[in-house]
Amino acid sequence: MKIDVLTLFPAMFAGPLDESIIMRARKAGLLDLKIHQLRDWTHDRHKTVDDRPFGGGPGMLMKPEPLFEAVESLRRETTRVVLLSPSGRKFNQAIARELAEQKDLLLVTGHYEGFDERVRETLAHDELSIGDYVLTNGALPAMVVIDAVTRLLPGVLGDDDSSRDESFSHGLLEYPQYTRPAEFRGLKVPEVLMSGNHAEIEKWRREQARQRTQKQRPDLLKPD
Ligand code: 4FV
Repeated sequence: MKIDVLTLFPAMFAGPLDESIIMRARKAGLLDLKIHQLRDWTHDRHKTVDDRPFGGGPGMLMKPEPLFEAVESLRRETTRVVLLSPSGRKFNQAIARELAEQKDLLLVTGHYEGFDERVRETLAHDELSIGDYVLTNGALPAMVVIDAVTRLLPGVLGDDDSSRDESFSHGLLEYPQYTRPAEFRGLKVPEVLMSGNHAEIEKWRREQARQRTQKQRPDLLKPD
């Protein structure tokens, strides 16, 4: 997969995407990630990317011209253009799986008070929010999407860190898990997990996942 990111803060991407699984995927050529400075598509001495909102109001907005030029020069036939903003649909595992099917993504990150509406209307195939809170810019949301999507790409997760049976894969939170020692500071691992009875273990895990979801995330149990 090819992922291009448009941002005013390329340096923010150094670090989180240069480690562990994501870096392995990049080195293996499973992810071709390019971070682009939006100001490279400005033509004035001050590399202006923002301006005041028509009709007044606080703060500045991202101008359409640099964004249109950048997106038009980076996108290809197969590119899905995704805007990151608080007014997008809420990003989740199902959307991560959807995006992982794409050939290439162009993530457009915001700053200031947001985008000129014509950017949203004309350029975006999709708009995503990572949560109902306001960040200083869209760099972290873009990194969240890149991480969640990359680990779903075929060949990225080895068997030992599979995505098969994890949270949200069956619409439930994950069941409790334990590793050695069987007793730690008097805290024992549930007997059933030591029983070797896989049918009983499966039943216990399903029930635990359901109870935890009921307690922590009853919204996940409600039919869509
Ligand atoms: C955001 C979010 C987010 C809004 C103002 C950037 C900021 C600034 N993006 N999910 N939550 N964006 O807060 O995606 O432009």
